[in-house]
Amino acid sequence: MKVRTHSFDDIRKGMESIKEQYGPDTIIMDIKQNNLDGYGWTKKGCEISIAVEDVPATPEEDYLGELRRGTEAVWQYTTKYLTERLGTMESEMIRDRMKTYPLPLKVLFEKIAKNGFNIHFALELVSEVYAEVGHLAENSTKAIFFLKTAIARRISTYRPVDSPEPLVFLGPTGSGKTETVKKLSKMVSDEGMPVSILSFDPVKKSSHDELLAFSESTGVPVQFTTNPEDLFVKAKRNTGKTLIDLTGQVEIQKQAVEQLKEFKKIIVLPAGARDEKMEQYLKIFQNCNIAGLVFSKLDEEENLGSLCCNVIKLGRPVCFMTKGIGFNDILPHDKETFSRILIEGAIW
Ligand SMILES: Nc1nc2c(ncn2[C@@H]2O[C@H](COP(=O)(O)OP(=O)(O)OP(=O)(O)O)[C@@H](O)[C@H]2O)c(=O)[nH]1
Ligand SMILES: [Mg+2]
Repeated sequence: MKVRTHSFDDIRKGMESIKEQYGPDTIIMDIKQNNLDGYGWTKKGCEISIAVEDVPATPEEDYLGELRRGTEAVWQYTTKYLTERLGTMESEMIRDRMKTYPLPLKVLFEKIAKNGFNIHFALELVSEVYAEVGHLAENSTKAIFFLKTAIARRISTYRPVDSPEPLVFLGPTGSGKTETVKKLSKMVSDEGMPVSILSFDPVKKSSHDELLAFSESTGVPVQFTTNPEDLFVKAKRNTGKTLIDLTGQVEIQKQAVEQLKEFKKIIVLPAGARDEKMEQYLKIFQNCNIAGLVFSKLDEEENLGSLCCNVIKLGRPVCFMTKGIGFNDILPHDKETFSRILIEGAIW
C-alpha cells in the first residue's frame, strides 16, 4: 500500500476526480486545504492523499521522493555538523577560559568534572571563585576553601530532629526510609531525647520483623498501624519525637499524607536516582509541607558530583545523607562535610 497525493483547485472537484480515476471505495488518507503557494501569495487549492495499491510510481512521485530524501539528508547532516561543531567550540571555549585561571582552580575544575559534575556548572563555580578572590586562588588551600564556600552557599540544610514534633518519611520504594528512620531514632535516643517509630504499611508489612528486632536491640519503641486514620491519632498521642515510616507505594503514601497534613515531611531519595526521577517524585508531594531531603546510599555511588548538581538544582534543604546500613553511617550534618564529599567524592 502506498500514499499518493494529488493537487486540485478545490476539494469538491478533487474528490470527484479521485472517484472517477480510482473508484468510489478509494481510501482518503488526508485532505489539506492550501492558502499559500509557498511564495506568500494567496492561492486557493487543496491536496488529497489517497491509499493506493502498490502501483509503479509516476515520474512525478519519483522526483518528489528523491527531492524529499535529498532534503532530509541535508538536514540530518547540518544538524549533526552543528551539534558537533557547537560541542567543540564549547570545549575550546572552556579550555581557553581555564588558561586564564590560577593553577589550583584549573586542578579543581578537572577534579570536580571527574567527580561527575556537569562541566557548565563546574565552570560556573570556578569562575565565581576567581571573580570573588582573584589571585588568592593561587594558593590551593584557599582555592579549595572558597570553592567549598561557593557550593555551601547553594545548599541549605535543615536538622529536623531537634524539635519534638513528629516527622513523616516519604520516598520511593526501597529508597531507604526505614533504614533512615532507624538511624535517626538511634541518634536521637543516644542524645537522650525520647523518640519512637510509628510504622504504616497496610499491604506488605515487610519491615515489621526488622523494626521489632531494632526495637529490641536499641530500646526505641516501635508501633505499627495499617489504618491511615489511626496514624494521626497515634502520632498525636505519643510523647517525645515520633518518626513516621511509611511504606513505599505512592498511592498509600498519599492517603497517609492526607491524614498527616500538619506534620513536616522528609523525603528520602537514593543518591543515584536520576534528576528527573527526583524532580518527578518531589512534584507529587510538592504541597505537603516538605521540610527537607535525605539522600541515602552514597556509598553505592562512584562519583558524587552529579548528586551535588541535583542537590543544588532541587533547591530543597538537605537534612541528612547516609552512606551504609550501620547506625553510624550517617554523615555529619554540616555544609562543610556536604561540600567536601561533593567535591572530593567518597572521603567520609
Ligand atoms: N548501601 C546502603 N544501603 C542502604 C542505605 N540505606 C538503605 N539501604 C538498603 O536499601 C534497602 C532498602 O532500604 P529500606 O530502608 O528498607 O527502604 P524503604 O524506603 O523503607 O523501602 P520500602 O519501605 O519497601 O519502600 C535495604 O536493603 C537497606 O539496607 C545506605 O545508605 N547505604
Ligand atoms: Mg520501609
